[in-house]
Parts: sequence; C-alpha cells; structure tokens
Amino acid sequence: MPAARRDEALAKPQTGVHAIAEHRGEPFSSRAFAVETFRQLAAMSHDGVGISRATYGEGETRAMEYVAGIARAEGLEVSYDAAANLVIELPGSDRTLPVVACGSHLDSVPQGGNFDGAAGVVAGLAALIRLKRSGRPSTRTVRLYALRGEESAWFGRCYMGSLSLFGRFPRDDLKAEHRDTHRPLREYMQEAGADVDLIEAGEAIIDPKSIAAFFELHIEQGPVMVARDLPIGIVTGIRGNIRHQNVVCRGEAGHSGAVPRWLRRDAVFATAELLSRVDEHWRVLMERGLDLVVTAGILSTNPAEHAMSRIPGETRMSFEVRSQSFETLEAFHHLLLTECRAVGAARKVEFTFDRRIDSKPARMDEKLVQRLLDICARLGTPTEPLPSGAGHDSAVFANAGVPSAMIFVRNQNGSHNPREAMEIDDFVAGADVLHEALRETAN
Ligand code: HGY
Ligand code: MN
Ligand code: MN
Repeated sequence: MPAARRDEALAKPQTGVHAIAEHRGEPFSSRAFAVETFRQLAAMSHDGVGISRATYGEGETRAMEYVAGIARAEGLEVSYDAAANLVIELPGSDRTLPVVACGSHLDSVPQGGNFDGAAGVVAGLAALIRLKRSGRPSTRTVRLYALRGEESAWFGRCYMGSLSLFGRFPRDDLKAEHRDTHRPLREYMQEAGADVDLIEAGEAIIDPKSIAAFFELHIEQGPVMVARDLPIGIVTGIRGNIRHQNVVCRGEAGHSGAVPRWLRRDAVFATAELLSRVDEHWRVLMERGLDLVVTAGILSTNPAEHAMSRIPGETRMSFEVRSQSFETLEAFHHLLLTECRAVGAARKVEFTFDRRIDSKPARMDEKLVQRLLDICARLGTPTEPLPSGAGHDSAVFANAGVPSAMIFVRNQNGSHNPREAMEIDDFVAGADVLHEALRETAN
C-alpha cells in the first residue's frame, strides 16, 4: 500500500484501537489487551480456512497499521524503517545509549495460525504500554519491531525485514517471484513503502552496535513443551537450514502399459527412491546423535499433463535440511547431491537444483539466556533451556552481532496450520518475563 494511503489509513482510528484505548482508564491488563488484540488480528486476517498475512502484502500491512494505531493511541513513538518494518519506541532518558529491542514478524504462512510471529509483537506492545504507564522512564530507549517477511512461504525467501535491517538481504532475492502472482518481491516491497534501492545496495538500516539486546517471544510451534508440561522455554540456539525451492527430476514420459520396467525412466519412482535413500541417511545420522530434520514440503507431477496411464516424465519438489550445526547441514547437502547422481545413473533420470538458500544456525547470548532463566525463577514460572527447531528473526539479529535471546511460549497443535492454538495464561506468563527482561535490561 503506497505510503500516502498508508498514512491516511493510520489517521483513521481502527476499531480495535478504540477498544484498547478504553483500557487506558483501568490498570493495564496484558491478558485483556492480548485477547482483544489477537481477536482483532484474526478478524482482519482470516482467509476462510486459517490466517493469511502475506509477506509485504495487504494482510501484513493491515496488521502493522492496526498495531501502529494502538501504539499511537498510547503515546508511543511510531515510524516505519527503510524496509517498511514497523518501529515503535518508548524513549529512554539517555537516547545516546544503544537501545533494548524486542519484536517478531507479523506475516504468516497461507492458511496458517494467528500466533506465529504475532505473539511476539503483541507481547512487546503490551510490555511497552506497561512500561510507559508505569511513569518511570527507563535509561535506555525500549524499541519494538514488527518485522516484515520472516516466512519463506510467499517468495521462497525468508527473514526479509530483519536481513534488510543489517544490509544483508541478498540483492538477487529482490527478483524472487510471488507464489501466486509471479510478480517480483521488489515490487511488493516498493508498494509497502520500502526503499528498495537502499536494500539493493546492501546498505544497513541500523548498526548492530546500536542495539544492546534483542528479545523475541515466540510460540514453540512444536510438541516438546506440551509433552514436558512447560509453559515457558528459554531458547539456547536456533537451527539453520539449507533449502532448494525447486528440485526437478526429469525422466521420460511414456505409455503406462507399453513400456516395460527395464526401459522406463520414471521420474516418480526415481524421486521416491531418492527420498527413501535420504531418509535412511537421516535415520542413521540421528542414531549417531546429530541434530537434523529433513523435509520435502512440496512434491508434484505436472497437473497439466499427468494421468493414470502416463509414466511421469517429470517431478518437482522442494528440499529443506535443518540443523544447529552448519557442518551437518553442509555434509547432508553433499549426501543429497551424491544420491541424486546415484539414482540418476541407475534410473536414467536427471535431478536439477535451483539456487540453494542458506540460513545460518545461531547461538543465543548466554548472559541474556541466564537473565531470562533468573527472571523465570523470580516470577515462579517453570521453564527450561531448549533449542529451537524453527527459524526465527532472532537468528538474523544474533548472526549480525546483536546479543539476542528468545522466550518460547507453549502452544498446541503445532504451527503453520489453521489449528495452531495457544493458552492465554501461557502467553501472559511469557509476556511477563519479556516485560521484566526489557525493564531490567533498559535500566
Ligand atoms: O520456517 C521457519 O522455521 C519459520 O517458522 N518461518
Ligand atoms: Mn515465526
Ligand atoms: Mn512461521
């Protein structure tokens, strides 16, 4: 949405803002605030099946404007940076000091859940409102980021808003095509108000040293904390990944009745054999204690030509391997290519790969991890340190040199699906830890 229209939309009060502003008279309740804000975000982003807040699209922008409206109504400073990330600040008494930041992303996968990303933004907003209403200004400015483009689902690239912050968004990725419209990402970023020339030039929007600490609250998105009956988790490290959005297997189409097995070049059977070989390597390496997960999230024959009576000449799939160890990622990627050559020779097919996309693993800052564990102990909140299987913007902040830490909130039914759920009690417990961490680190 062009900047002018967006500002005009900002001026127009959002219904949710009025409902929130009424809380201004009473003592602030994170619970009531969160219930209302999640309700509004879901209402504006529901796609009939689940939540869709498209990266650098209307849904993400609408959610940002809603959050910005609440922040303005609470007297916080609101701006958009050159990547069109939303930046909300509670000024500290000494604005020359590096800020204490928090935040997460506001985009979602298609037909996803309402809490992936948004939970971190809502918790950060609740913390800034509480800090402001306390009337006790902190020494350091406290900043909340509602980041753009964390999800890879829309353009096959991830961490767009956070990588752009540090001048690390690969310029070629501006050409990445939207999954539905096939228009390039650069057009969407431009329409959202980003300075694409600055991003293309690899110019940093901020100096990592200008941030003393970055905290991200996020739902776990997995089953571990439910299984361990843990409401809160403190993240020690974030898995990195190597991804290919488009791996093509080409064989030879043919009549399913007329071609005997020994003359076939069947792309489906070749792909199936490749994946079962890869799965066996995965099983063995796990047995040896390596941290590893492997997924072929997209797999298809061409619907324009496939048929029951036709030997498939081509399959397309995505491929993703994740680990906390970059050596493991590299070794497994090498194994994949080796197996492609072996299956290709055996079945007379050819596997071709698009550009690989790497996201580095990240370690969380040990001092901040300990601070969060101490805060949980002080608040009487059960918690444990644990690794993150999912990727998060905190990995980008950490790898850019910003001391970073994450607060995991238990959530039900996993994530990246419309059944994603979260208990508001668990959210409030996490939001309290975040509030304490910001208050303590900013003074
Ligand atoms: O894919 C991820 O790990 C993140 O949830 N976008
Ligand atoms: Mn997320
Ligand atoms: Mn996600």
